[in-house]
Parts: sequence; structure tokens; C-alpha cells
Amino acid sequence: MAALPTTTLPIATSTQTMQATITHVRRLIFDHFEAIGLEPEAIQRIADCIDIGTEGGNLLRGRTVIDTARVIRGHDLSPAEAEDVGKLGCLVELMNAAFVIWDDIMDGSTTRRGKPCWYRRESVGMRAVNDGCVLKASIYLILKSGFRNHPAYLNLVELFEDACLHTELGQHCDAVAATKSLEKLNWKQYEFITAKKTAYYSMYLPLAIPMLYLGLGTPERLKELYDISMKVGFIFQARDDFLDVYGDPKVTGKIGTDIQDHKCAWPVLTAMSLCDDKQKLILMENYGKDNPASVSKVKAIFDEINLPKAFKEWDAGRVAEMTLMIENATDSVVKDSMMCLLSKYFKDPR
Ligand code: GPP
Ligand code: MG
Ligand code: MG
Ligand code: MG
Repeated sequence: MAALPTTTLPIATSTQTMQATITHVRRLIFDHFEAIGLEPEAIQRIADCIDIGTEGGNLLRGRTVIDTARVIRGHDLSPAEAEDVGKLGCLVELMNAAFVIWDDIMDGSTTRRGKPCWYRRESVGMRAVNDGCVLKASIYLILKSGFRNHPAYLNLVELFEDACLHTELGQHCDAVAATKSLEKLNWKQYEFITAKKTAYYSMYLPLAIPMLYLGLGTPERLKELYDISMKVGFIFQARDDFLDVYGDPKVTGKIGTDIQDHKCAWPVLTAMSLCDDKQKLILMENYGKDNPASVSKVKAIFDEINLPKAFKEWDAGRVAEMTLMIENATDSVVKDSMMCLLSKYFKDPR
């Protein structure tokens, strides 16, 4: 994969520090649950769900919230501000944990970060659906308890709500596209799906949060941030799609399901544009079938047309485009925030 421009941050939040912040926020959530009468056993289960949903990940989104706040403030956050942005970073991680729970059910995935998906655990099953709802609701609990008197409170609530809606609609369109025949799938749909299901909550949200919190979120700035975020998210999701087929589960921690699920994903879209009629027919007969023989036939076509080479070239082109877009950003806050995000997201895959 093509190298990206990176920035060296004098202070970068480590995964361990982020995890400790999550433990603190988890405590705040449970204090509230205790106060409304939940029994320790019921609370413990949500604790397990938060732990499984955050441990072993690189917590990119949460760390980006904190580090971006430092970057755009020139590294001098007050202790109270540092605590606040830490909390806000945790909320993005709670959102991600909820989305991943639901996504794994919808995609029929088996592992996440090298362990069984939450819904696949014996004591969980479809109760996972409600666990995801509790995680998402906890975001607003913390926003209310910690930020109600902050001038950015309403903007932050609306931003989190927007991020949820965009992602849920993206996931909806991802599911709808999976029911369409391969010839009907196109890059426009793919760009729309990746913008909604991935880019909004993974790129735009962690950068817009510190801007709003610090009172720096002008409409022009947020618009430029949004446009660049969509480009970055597109590449990020394409890489994820490529790794779904070609990644090593020991590294990615997840076993691909996009072929079986008939997903509108980078490999099949590219293959449909490179294959001859005979190869297309094999793809159409086997893509979306949940049996090893069909999956092997699809992968054989991907290999025949040398999809890894095509990906490398595509990725390099897109990264060059994205880099130019960031370099030409009119707003230095947007530029610095984006560099902060890139230094994390493109170093270690999700
Ligand atoms: C990534 O799709 C998108 C999400 C995890 C958002 C899910 C949103 C919901 C509202 C449930 P993916 O299926 O390619 O991710 P992965 O490869 O990690 O399973
Ligand atoms: Mg998935
Ligand atoms: Mg999915
Ligand atoms: Mg994927």
C-alpha cells in the first residue's frame, strides 16, 4: 500500500492511555446505572461488552479526538480540557463498539480482533443487539452529565446524532447493495456507501469533535473537513475491503465475509471492470454463495486478473489525490487535523 505523508506528534496518546480513559468513563456510566437500580450482575455484563469492544483494538478514533485537540490548540490544553477531550474520544470508541457488534451480526462474521465476535459468545447471542443499544445510549448519558453546561453541548449532541444516522444509513445501503446483481453495482454507489458507513464516523467525527469543543468549528472549516474526510474514508474502506480477501486473519483479527455476503466492495467492483465475459459469468454464479467451493472460484478469478497489483496501483493513485487535496486545503486547522489522523490511520490497519 502506498506510503502516506505523516506528521510526528511530540505527544501522541498511547493505546494504553486511551484504554485507561475508557475505564474511567466506564465507571461514570456504571455509577449512573447503579443509581437507577441496576444489579451488579447486569452492570458486569455491560462492562464485559465494553471491554471486549475496545480491548485489543488500536482505538484510532478516540486517540485522534485527543491528539487533534492538542494539535489545533498548539499542545496546551488545560487539565479540564484534556479530561473533556479524553471523555469525548471514549464516546467515539463506544459508538464504534456498538457499530461493530451490529455489523458482525449483519455480516455473519466469526472473529473480531482475533477473538469470537460478541454475538458469537455462548452467553450473548442476539442479546448483543440490545447491548449495542446500551452502548450507544451511554454516549448521550456522558454528554449530558459532563457537557450540559458547555457552550458546545448542543453542537456535540447534534454531531453524535448525525454521525449515528449517517453510519446507520450507510449500513442500510450496504445491505441493500448486497441484494443487487453484480452488473448493477457501480463506483458511485460504492463511494456513497463508504462515505456514510465509514468516513463520517471514522474520519469526520473524530476531527469535528475537537473543533466544536474548542469553539473552532466554523461552517466553512467543517465543510472542507467533510470533503477531505470522505476521500480519506473511501481509501480506508477500500483497503479494508481488499484485506477482507487478501489480508491475513492473524494480522487483521477478522475472517473475511464480503464474498459470501455479496458485498458491493472494492475487489468485486474492480474485477467486474477487468474481467472478460467468461470470468464475469463465473463471478456472477459464485459471488454471494456461502460455500468454500464458490468462494475459491471467486478468489481464483481475483488472482487471474492480478487484483493485488490492481489494488496497489489504484491505492497509490488515490493516495496521491488525497495528499494533494490535503496539501491544498485552505484551512490550516483542517490540514493539521488531517495530518494528525493520517499519522495514525494509515500506519496500522484497523
Ligand atoms: C465497516 O464495514 C462499517 C462499519 C463497521 C459500520 C457499521 C455500522 C452499523 C450501523 C452497524 P465492514 O463490514 O467492512 O467492517 P469490518 O470489515 O470491520 O467488518
Ligand atoms: Mg463487517
Ligand atoms: Mg459490514
Ligand atoms: Mg470489511
